[in-house]
Amino acid sequence: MLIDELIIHTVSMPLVTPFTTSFGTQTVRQALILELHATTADGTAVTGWGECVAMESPLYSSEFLAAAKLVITDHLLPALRGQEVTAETVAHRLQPIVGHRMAKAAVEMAVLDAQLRGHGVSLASYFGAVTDRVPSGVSVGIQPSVQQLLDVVGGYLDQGYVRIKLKIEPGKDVDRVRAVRERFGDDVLLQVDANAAYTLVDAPLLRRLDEFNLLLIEQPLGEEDLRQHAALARQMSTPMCLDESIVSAEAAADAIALGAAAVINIKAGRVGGYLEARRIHDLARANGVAVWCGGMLETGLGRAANAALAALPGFTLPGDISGSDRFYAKDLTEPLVMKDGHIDVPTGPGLGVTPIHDALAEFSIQTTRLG
Ligand code: SMG
Ligand code: MG
Repeated sequence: MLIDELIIHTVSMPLVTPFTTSFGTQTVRQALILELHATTADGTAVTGWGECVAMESPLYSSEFLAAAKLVITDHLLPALRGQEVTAETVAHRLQPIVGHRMAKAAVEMAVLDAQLRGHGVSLASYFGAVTDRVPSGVSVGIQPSVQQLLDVVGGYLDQGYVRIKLKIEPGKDVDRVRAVRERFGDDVLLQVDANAAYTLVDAPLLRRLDEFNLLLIEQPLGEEDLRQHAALARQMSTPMCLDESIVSAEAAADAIALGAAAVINIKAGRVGGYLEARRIHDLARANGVAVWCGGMLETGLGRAANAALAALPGFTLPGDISGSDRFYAKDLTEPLVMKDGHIDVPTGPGLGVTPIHDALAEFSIQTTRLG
């Protein structure tokens, strides 16, 4: 296809409740929504949608929304214009531009969506999905008190979420996990995510989590601390899971070889796109490493794509793919609904969902047309 126009919608979506992690509290989700217009070889006009998961500030990773927008407009789009482009060649064409994986992922997602819509193929069947619904886990932000945490977790369990992830930080870790275990029992699938808030000297503290039979501990140490994660993994019985550190298939290969990851959280945005995400799935599967699909508070667009990815056979653990209503009273697309602890994998062409015109207008705070 040839790219005719890219429209970047900056949206600002209020969260139903503040979301606190070890690096900060969010009350709104700002995101870049890409609307790509292209023409296929036979002259058909196609539209594709992408979502950039970069946050407003560079706290989860070095990328952030304003920089992602700039790199898309000034560097990524110019590299793709004027020549035939396919989803499978986007990453190669963008390779000379160093880093900026979340920005690249958004562009590749829009091209892939347009291409699949043009062919009438769903993202799930393109990926090779083997299931029509995926188990739904929920990520629980750090709560002001233990009592509030128990209330929130109880609410999600009542709704039917099949796995609970607790965000932790120093001082709100072992006691929080103990309280949840004591209240809800040992059968709840429970894991923790530190978002890089600890260092290796905290190993004795983190080892105290071992008694709670957690599914995994996610990214306790820094993004670049692969060797230290491997050292920590040797000191703990809780399986080590990496999120921030896994920025590519190469990083995944290194982490697996070093013994730094028994489990990998796959996020397409973090690794430069859904195609790289699938490669990491394949690599992990070949190495006997379990994977699950992470979340970045996506709108229905990214949420639908994540559900399609998570339908691959290596995704053996429930992902952070909750219903739209976990974050948004009103989503940009028709909502993804959690039912019986699962989310249906969309079956329509491409992502299977599109932004609702009125919702896009309501949440949009800036529109940039690159014609
Ligand atoms: O989309 O359900 C979601 C959020 C899941 O906890 C989640 N994501 O480190 O895994 C993670 C975080 C990153 C975003 S925190 C603002
Ligand atoms: Mg994480």
